[in-house]
Amino acid sequence: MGQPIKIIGAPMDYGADRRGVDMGPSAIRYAGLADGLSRAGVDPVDAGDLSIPRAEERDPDVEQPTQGHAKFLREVEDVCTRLADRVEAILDNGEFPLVLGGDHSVAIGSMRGSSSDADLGAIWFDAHADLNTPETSPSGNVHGMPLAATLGRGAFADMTWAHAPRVNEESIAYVGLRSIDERERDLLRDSEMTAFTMADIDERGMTAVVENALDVATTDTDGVHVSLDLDWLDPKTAPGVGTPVRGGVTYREAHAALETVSRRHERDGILRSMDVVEVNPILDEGNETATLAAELAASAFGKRIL
Ligand code: EXY
Ligand code: MN
Ligand code: MN
Ligand code: MN
Repeated sequence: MGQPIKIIGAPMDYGADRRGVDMGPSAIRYAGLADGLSRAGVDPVDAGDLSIPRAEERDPDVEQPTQGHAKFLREVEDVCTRLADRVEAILDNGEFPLVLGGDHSVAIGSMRGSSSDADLGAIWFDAHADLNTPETSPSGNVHGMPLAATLGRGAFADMTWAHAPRVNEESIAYVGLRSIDERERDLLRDSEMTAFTMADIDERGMTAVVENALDVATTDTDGVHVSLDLDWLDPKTAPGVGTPVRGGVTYREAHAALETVSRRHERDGILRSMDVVEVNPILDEGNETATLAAELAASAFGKRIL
C-alpha cells in the first residue's frame, strides 16, 4: 500500500441547475468506491462529507459580482474555502485527496487547496470547457465556470478564494471536449490551454491523447490534478448527469484513459489530487453512473484486469 487515499465528500449542488448532484458522494460510496480502491491495492480512508446547507435555505442571488451573474456564489465560496483548507491539510499530512462532488464548482476548492504549496497542472475530463466567467455565462451556473475561477478570469480576478495563482493555463489539458458556448470558445482560443476534443480521440485514440495531455500537465509543474466530470462519458453509458451531451467517450475509452493516468503515476508519481463530479443519482439508472465513477477512480489508482 502506498500513500493513503483520503476520500472527502462535497455534497453541493449550488453550481448546477438541477437538484440531485448533492447526493453524488453517497451514491459513489454505495457503489463500492472504498472496496474498489482497496482491490486496486491502495489504502482508502473516508473522511466523511463537508457539511453543506440545502439550496432551498439560501437565496441564489445575493452579493453578485459587479458584472455578470453567478448563482449562489457566496455559498460556493463558503464550501470551496473549507474544501481548499481540507485538501491542503490532507496533502500536508502525506495523504492523497480524492474529492467526491457535488457539482463541478467543487473543483475550485480542490485546485486551490492542491496548489497552495505546489505548481499544479490539470487534466479536465469533461464534455464542457467550464471556462465561462460571470460575464460570459449564459446560465449563471457556477459549474460552468470552475476553470475561469481557478485562473482568475473576469470577475474572479479579485476573488482570492477562487483564483489559484500556482495553476497556469499552459499546464491545463482538456480531454473529450464537445460542448462549448460561443463566448467561451473565444476565451479558449485566446488562451494557452491545450484542448483535445472528441475528434482528436476519434483520430488518435484515447491512450495517445491522454499521454499527450499528461505531458502538458506535467511540464514545469510539481504535480497534476485530475478532474473527472461524469458527463465526459456518453449519456448512454453514464445517464446520471445533469448536462448530458451525446457523442461522448465509451466505457472502455474511459477506463483506458484513467489506466493511462495510473501507469504514468506509477512511473513518475505525478498525481497530486483528484475530483469526481456531477453524478446525479436522481437522473441515474440503477446507480450505474455512480458505479462507473467508483470504477474509474479504481482504474486511476492502479486497478488492472490482470
Ligand atoms: N456551458 C454551460 C454553462 O456554462 O451554463 C454548461 C455548463 C455545464 C457544466 C458541466 C458540468 O460540466
Ligand atoms: Mn501547506
Ligand atoms: Mn464540468
Ligand atoms: Mn461537464
